[in-house]
Amino acid sequence: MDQPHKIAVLCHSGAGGSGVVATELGLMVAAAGHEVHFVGNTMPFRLMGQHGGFRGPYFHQVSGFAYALFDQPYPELATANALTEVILEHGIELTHAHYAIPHATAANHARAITRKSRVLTTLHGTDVTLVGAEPAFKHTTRHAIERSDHVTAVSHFLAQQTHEVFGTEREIEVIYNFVDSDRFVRITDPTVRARFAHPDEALVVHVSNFRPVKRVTDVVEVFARISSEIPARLLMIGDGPERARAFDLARELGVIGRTQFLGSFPDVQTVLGISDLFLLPSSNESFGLAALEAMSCEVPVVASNAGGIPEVVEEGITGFMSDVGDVDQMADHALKILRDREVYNRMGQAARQAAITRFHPSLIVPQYLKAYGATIRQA
Ligand code: GMT
Repeated sequence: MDQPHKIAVLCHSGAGGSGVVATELGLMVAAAGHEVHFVGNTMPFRLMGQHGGFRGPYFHQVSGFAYALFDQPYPELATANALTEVILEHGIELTHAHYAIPHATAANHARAITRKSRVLTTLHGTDVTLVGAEPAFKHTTRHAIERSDHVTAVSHFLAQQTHEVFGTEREIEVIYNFVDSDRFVRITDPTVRARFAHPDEALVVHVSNFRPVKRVTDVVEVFARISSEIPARLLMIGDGPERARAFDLARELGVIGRTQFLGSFPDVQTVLGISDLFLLPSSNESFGLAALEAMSCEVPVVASNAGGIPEVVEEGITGFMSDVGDVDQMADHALKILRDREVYNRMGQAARQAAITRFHPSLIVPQYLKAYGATIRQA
């Protein structure tokens, strides 16, 4: 190992992909012998039960601040302040900020105060796409990106979109997301699957935060077409603003009895491990980590061809892609996989193979460690 580094991590703590990547990466970096300190309002959910050993990773809570004069708690300032303390107390050399705003902004602020820690920012998508549609954060996001010491993006699509949206020449290194293929595996125990489906039923799954960008009503539309042809069940994992609309549509289309909304489900690998098909019809997706986790479990993907999805799913090999909103073609693709055991097995095996050969932590984590080392050594 190169010299051990002292790293701080800022990320969202919810069930979204950016928090998952930040947490899994932090755990692996700590396991490789580096000192990792998460700083945030709440503990990232995949860190729960994993931290606290003397080797870390450590978690430092940002304390909220309410004062009668202030109409807002100013979380970015509170984060910058807490991070400053962690940098000074633990000799942090680099802050890894997942998302330009608010995290890279807070990290750049703490660097300006301490004149110590460097900042590596990973773009996950929503900051860039949000700004593409909403200029309110354009200057602060561009500034956060341009002033970071190193910038990475989770797909070539996102790197290119960042250059276009911000008109910046900033060099952006593409480092793909990864999946732990030891944990995300096929589960062959029939008693686990029996909890959700009969042996003759195809098990279709969707995992997301049910934001409008995920088009969860398309998931229900596609499933209704599938289940009008073959026995099938749909598992909807996650929660968010579009849940009620998806639920109403499932009732309207007469598939509510074959659909289960399981809410935020911490043990997502178990559900993916028993599923037959993953649906991801998003209108935009910088990468699609949930699809990759499904692939690792030998689950073929039927998706839209939006954003960075084609960098993860190989057309006709590990899944099929259609134009956004083309639910008829997505259903045809799903049936092509689910009706033919040979196609299903071939695609499932190829999906697992792709997860291992292209997105294994042993390929991706060293890219981050190399970027950490180079950024820390920058003059
Ligand atoms: O997909 C979401 O809405 C959650 C979001 C997040 O911040 O967690 O996911 C983004 O980052 C993930 C990890 O890099 C990517 O796999 C997702 O594609 C990306 N989401 C979008 O681009 C919509």
